[in-house]
Amino acid sequence: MKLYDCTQAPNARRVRIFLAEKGIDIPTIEIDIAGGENLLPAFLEKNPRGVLPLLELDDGTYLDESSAICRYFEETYPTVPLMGTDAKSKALIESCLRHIEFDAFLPLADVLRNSVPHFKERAIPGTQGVLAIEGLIERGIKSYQRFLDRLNSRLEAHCYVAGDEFTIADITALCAIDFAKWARLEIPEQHEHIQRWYDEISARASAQA
Ligand SMILES: N[C@@H](CCC(=O)N[C@@H](CS)C(=O)NCC(=O)O)C(=O)O
Repeated sequence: MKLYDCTQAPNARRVRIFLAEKGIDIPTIEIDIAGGENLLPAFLEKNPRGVLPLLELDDGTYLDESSAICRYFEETYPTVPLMGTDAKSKALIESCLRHIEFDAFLPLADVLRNSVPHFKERAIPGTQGVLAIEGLIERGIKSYQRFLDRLNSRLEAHCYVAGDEFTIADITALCAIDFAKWARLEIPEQHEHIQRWYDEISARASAQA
């Protein structure tokens, strides 16, 4: 088994933190996204979508999508559960993950991909020749701000993103918030509940993964 990884990529970081929390160590192969290594035939043969992370199983199966890769390890290493323990907690965590992916990761990707000159012809991850659209920057920032407003209210009521336990939802939100810093979008001062939570989560050893 091996994990195709990119140290700069927030979705790849989600998987690394998840593995660190579970104490799982597997071989990794670094792919240089900025240099376009993910767009070369050698990688596209493995993942035609051209994105990372990508897990290669021993039987040659490839798993893409960071949440699906985490699901694989949740099932195969069930101690230290990070994706819920019963129907309600599993569904709540799944719902939080989709909120973070659609309301934070996608808008942030729009902000980054449409503003960084290096990606001006790679505005969609994993794809060459898609031109940046300036209007998506402002829209992305506003969507991300709405996400932060909701997250702050949630963390006022709960210790962690999906409730009272640390889960993959915390890992994913941490990666989104650190990703936003690349676009100089910091946690707004008035979001004190996010800041309290962020300080705690980013102090965990796994956050260094
Ligand atoms: N929903 C996918 C997103 C994968 C994705 O967009 N990965 C980015 C890095 S975080 C990527 O591979 N980008 C390739 C590129 O920019 O060309 C997941 O969670 O795995």
